[in-house]
This record gives sequence, structure tokens and C-alpha cells, in this order.
Amino acid sequence: MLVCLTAGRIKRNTMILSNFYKGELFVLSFAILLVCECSEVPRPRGVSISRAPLYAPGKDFTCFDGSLTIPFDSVNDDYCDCNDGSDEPGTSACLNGMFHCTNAGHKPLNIPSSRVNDGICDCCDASDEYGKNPQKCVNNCGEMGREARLEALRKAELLKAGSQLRSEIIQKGSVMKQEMEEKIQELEKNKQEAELLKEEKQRIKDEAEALENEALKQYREVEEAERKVKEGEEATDNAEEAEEMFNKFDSDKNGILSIAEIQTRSTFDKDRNGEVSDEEARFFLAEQDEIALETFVERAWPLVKPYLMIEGGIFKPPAGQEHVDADLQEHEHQREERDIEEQEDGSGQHEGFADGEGEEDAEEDEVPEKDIVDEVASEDDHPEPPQYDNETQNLVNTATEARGKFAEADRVVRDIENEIHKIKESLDKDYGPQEEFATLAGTCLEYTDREYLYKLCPFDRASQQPKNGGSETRLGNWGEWVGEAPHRYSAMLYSQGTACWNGPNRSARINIHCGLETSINSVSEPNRCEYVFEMHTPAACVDDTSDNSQRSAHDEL
Ligand code: MAN
Repeated sequence: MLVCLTAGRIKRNTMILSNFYKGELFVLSFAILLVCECSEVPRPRGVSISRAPLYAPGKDFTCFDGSLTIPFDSVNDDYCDCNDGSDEPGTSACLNGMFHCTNAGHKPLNIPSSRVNDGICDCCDASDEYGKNPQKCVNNCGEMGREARLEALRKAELLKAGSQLRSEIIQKGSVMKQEMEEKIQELEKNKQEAELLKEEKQRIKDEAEALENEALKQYREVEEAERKVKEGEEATDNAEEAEEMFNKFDSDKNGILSIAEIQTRSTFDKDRNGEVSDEEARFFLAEQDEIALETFVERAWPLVKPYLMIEGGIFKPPAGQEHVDADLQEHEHQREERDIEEQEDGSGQHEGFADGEGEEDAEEDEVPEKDIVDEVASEDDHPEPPQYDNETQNLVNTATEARGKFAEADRVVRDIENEIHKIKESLDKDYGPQEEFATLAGTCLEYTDREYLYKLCPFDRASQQPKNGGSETRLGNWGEWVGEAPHRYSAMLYSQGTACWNGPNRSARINIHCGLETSINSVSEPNRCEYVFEMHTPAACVDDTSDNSQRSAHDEL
């Protein structure tokens, strides 16, 4: 043991001396310094028992990769000869070497040999730090081993109890799945019956509607005829109104409406700047310089009428002119403003009417405005429902009832289809190799920290809600299993949550551990909008011997 602890230091001295006494020192360094009696099998420092035969004292050493054979005294001489670092297992001379700690009493460990004598205690038996400051590291393998064994015992007990629960939930999961499959079969049967009923209701509805149509035919013909008459009357009224206006605007009564005549009417001052420009006048003459009555009725009246209606206080475009010129809206807006001004100054006069001409305008406008208001008010927006004879009414009622019953039958079919779809979707999810996570579907778990209430509904979604009120934020929707191989079922990913401000969509990773109860034990946000849930559940209590959780962090590297 003494040899072992001091070997490194003496070996360095040996290297210096060896420059002077190479020949004699060879035997000494071979016998004392390079071979460490750290356990019952003599082997160079940093070599595991299983590899000891590869380092045979007295024989030349061949690098593991076969690239070089060197005298045995070059092993652990603090000079890297082999490309694979195999000649320096006990020094940090090779960057890629491996140092083996025996760690008697605990678990053996391999560390990169670059960590030898780096001032950090990697091996619990302190064998990696034999250099300048060996007392810094103490052999605490006994204590660590005891703790590890206790921990292993605790884990084994937890696993035992957890595995029992796991078997029960596997059982429940498979019953659940079976029930779901049975439910699908039952629903498929119901669906067939519902479809038959729907077909029947469809047939009854079609028949009732055929009779209804037949009976309503004569009413429709009458209605159509009435509608045509009404349209004709409206067209005549419209033409008459247009002619009346034409005559009013045609102040020289020559049967032609000119730009000058239009310009005398402030109604046509589209931009309300106090005068009707040539351009504005031409607009109301359908882009002509002058027009006769016929053209006015056909082309100009649809443009003129809305402005008169606005002046009248009610806008409703004439039939066939649903498109409202943007100017009209502006015009209306200005009219409203003007009304307000008038109310404020109490004059009730239009701006610019003081010269008398405006007064005339106002007076003249009164007539058509009133007509328009009357016309608009008299329009029948809610016509009375038609009155049918008893027989027809009965047929209409029967058809209406048949339509209702068909709609109901159709809804029943669609509801069943939706239910089937939902169950199938649920059945298609991956609940683990033995369906051990199936019982978690349809449940929700909660965890509260200082700020938020977190919710995880396995196989559905994860969310977050501020404790002091505020809406729920989706952290993600069920995505996939993402545990590292071979423990794929040790972590879940919920992705495509609510977008993070100036960042990615939120997502949540759920690390799953064995526990006797299913619960969330912590939630953190290691990166903005990326959440990590630690969840315990008996479903994860699987006795997996390949799980080497005792490995040190260094070793993982
Ligand atoms: C909310 C929460 C936090 C998150 C920020 C990001 O406050 O969802 O978890 O970090 O938004 O802006």
C-alpha cells in the first residue's frame, strides 16, 4: 500500500534520475515503481484487474491498438508513447488514456487519465490523486459504499413495492383497453342502428317534403307573380321619382340636365367644400356634360338617390346598388357633423345658405327628403308568413316535424361517430410497452409553486396558471416519449404550447421516476418557456438492471 501511495512521486524522481542512470534504474523502476500492489493482482497504476494480463511485467508492452511495442518500463513513465493512451493508464501524460480506480468497498470506476493528479478527487479510494497533494483526498469508499448499499436497498424496496403496484395498474390498463375496444364494438353496433333510423327518417322527410313542395307550388307561383308585380311597381315608382327629381333639377325646363344646373344644388357638393365642382357635377351626370331624362333615370339616378337619402337622414341604397361609394360615407359623416353644429348654434341653417340660394335649396330638399323617408319607412322588412289553407298547412307542419326528426337522427349518428373517433384516438396512443401508463389517460395531476398552479393531464396537455388569478397558459400538447435509449419511457414531451413572447412555443418535458404514488414533485423552467416536470408513479417502477444510476457524472462523460 505504501508503495502504491508513493509510487507516483518516486516515479517522477526516477524519470529524472533515469536520464543519468538509465541502465541500473531499469530493474528498480520495473520492480518497485511501475507495478502497483494496490490489490492482490500486481498491475501498473490505473489498470483494472481484467486488463492486468495485458501489462505483463518483464515483457514488452504492446499498445492496445497494436501500433507500437515498447519496453515495459515505458508504461506509466509519464511519457505518452501509444496513440490510444494505453501505455499511460496511471499518469495524465496521454490525453485519451483511462485510469481505473479499484474503489475497494464501493464501485470501481474508470476516469479519463487526464484527471489523474488534477487536484480533484475523482476516485473514492483517492488513487487518482497521488501527486503533489495526496493528503487532500481521503479514501472514503467504505462510507460511500455503505451509503450506496443503503440507497440500493431503499431503491430495491421501493422497486419491489412499486413493481407490485405497477403490475396492478398494468392489469387495470389492459382491462381499460379491453373495455375501450368493447365500447367501440358496442358503438359500432349502435351506429348501424342509428344509421338505419336516420335512413328511415330521411325517407319520411323526403316524402313529406315532396308533398309539401307539391302543395306549396301553387302558393309559390302566386308569390312569384306577386313579387314580380311588386318589383314592377317599385321600378315604376323609382322611375317616377327619378323623373320628378329630374324636372326639379332641370331649372330651365329644356329637358336636359346640365352641369350648371347640378351645380346649383349643395346636395351634390360631395367634399362639402362649399361648391359643387365640375367634376362633382359630372359624377352625378354619369360622367356626361349633360343628360336627358332617359339616361338620367337609367344611369344617373342610382348615383343621385343615395345623396338625397343622406340629406333626408336615412341611407338606403336603391335596389341594385348595394355598393356604397366611399364618398357617400364621408358625405354622411359630414352631414352628421353639420347637424351637430347646427344644433349647437341653434340656427338650423346650412353653412353658406345665407345668400338665399341655400334657403331655396333647403326648401326644395324638403320635398324629396320627406318622400324618401316615407318610402324607406313604408318598406316591409318583415313580411308576414304566408297563410296556407288547412291541408297545405298540415303538410308543411308534417314536413317541418320530419325535418326535425331527421336532424335529430343525423345528430345521433354524428355523436356516435365522434365518440368512436375519440376512443380510437385514445387507443392509438403509446401507453408504454405493457400499457403501464394507460390508467393515467383521462386524469390530471397538479403542482403548485410560489407563483403558478401547474397541471399535467397525461397524454393530453400541460398547463400553467398564475395563482393570483389570470388565464391558463398551455405549456404543450401530448407529443411523444423522449427518454434516452434504452429508457424511452422515462420522459414525455408536451410540445406546441402557447407561443412565448419573442421566443419559441412553450414545451414541457416530464421526467418520470418510480414512486409509490402518482404525483408531480417539482416543476422548473430551466430555459425560458421550457418547463421540466418531475413526476413519480408506480408505472415507472420497473426493475431494470441496465439502469446504472450509480455512475458518476464524470464517468458519463
Ligand atoms: C409567463 C410564464 C413564464 C414565462 C413567461 C415568458 O410569465 O409563462 O413561465 O417565462 O411568460 O414571457
